[in-house]
Amino acid sequence: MDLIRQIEALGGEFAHQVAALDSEQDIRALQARYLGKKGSVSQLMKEMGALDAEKRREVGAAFNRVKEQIEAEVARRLGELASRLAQADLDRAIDVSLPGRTTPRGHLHILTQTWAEAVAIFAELGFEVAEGPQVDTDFHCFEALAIPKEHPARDMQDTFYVTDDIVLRPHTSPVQIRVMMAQEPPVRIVAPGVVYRRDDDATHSPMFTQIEGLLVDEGVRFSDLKGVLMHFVTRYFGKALEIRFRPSYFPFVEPGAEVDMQCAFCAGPGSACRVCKGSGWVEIGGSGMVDPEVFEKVGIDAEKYTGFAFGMGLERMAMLRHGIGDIKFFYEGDLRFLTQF
Ligand code: 2NL
Repeated sequence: MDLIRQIEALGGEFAHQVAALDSEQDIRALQARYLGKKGSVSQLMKEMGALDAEKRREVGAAFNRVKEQIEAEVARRLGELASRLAQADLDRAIDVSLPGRTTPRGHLHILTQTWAEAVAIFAELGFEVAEGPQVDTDFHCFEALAIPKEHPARDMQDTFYVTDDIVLRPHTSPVQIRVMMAQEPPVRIVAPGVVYRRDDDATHSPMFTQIEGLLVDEGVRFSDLKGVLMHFVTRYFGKALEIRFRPSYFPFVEPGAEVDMQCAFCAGPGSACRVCKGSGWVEIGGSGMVDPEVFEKVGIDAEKYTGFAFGMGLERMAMLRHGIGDIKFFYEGDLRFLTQF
């Protein structure tokens, strides 16, 4: 066969083969099989040596045409390949109008919120936070508070005993005992914390949370106690509700009083309110002037200083504010309850 026809046949063969390939690697390999040093086109060129000058020029020109044709074919196929890949990229583009998958966001437990809010309200009046152990001694929990041996609070029915001398604290008063033993007045602290009592019904739990307050200084009066509690009620319940004191007995205060406030939930006495049972008043805690006997136990001069103290249940505060009907809801971890706050 005439050499030029052979050369052109190789060009046609290449065009046919390259059309079937669709990776750059395969196309480059095919190109090398034709144009590489040992490629079929290069092999054929060796036969040019036997030709005369004029024929060689003609054949040479044919070689160049075919080489250019092959190179153009390679470029065209690679270009096609690149645009096909780019189109595939576009076809799987992200739909930015789809709503995102959100991660559920948690929040503080209602009791933790109540704790933080109570502490913040007392901080407005200059009270600092004091904390202490949940397992404490008979001395700090009872003896130093002038709670006599025969007092019902010391009964196994009320207090959890670890040993004869070690108890789960039934109130946070031992925290305040420690502070008074460690520092001279003025003392102005709140002691929030978990406490334990053998009690279990819709409004009592064997483990609950309390905040006690203590202010000791020269000239502290019962009216100061009233002002502090009025500030707390106004801030925590968001309105200036009346408070009232009912004389009561706690061994560590004299005089002692239970504290009521106007029911935040109803129109007043006579209504069918489930929170205050129609009385218009709800109890929020206990309070009183620190008994001089307590000052003696902790080494504070009872002739020079007076003080008041109070204690409130944090669950009870939250129940009164939010209308929560059972203390158990705080501890069950049911999201239907928790997500409401
Ligand atoms: C209540 C009653 C009260 C106190 C707590 C107290 C502490 C010291 C000295 C004197 Cl160190 N008093 N605390 C006083 C009166 C009442 O709590 O019903 N709590 C839920």
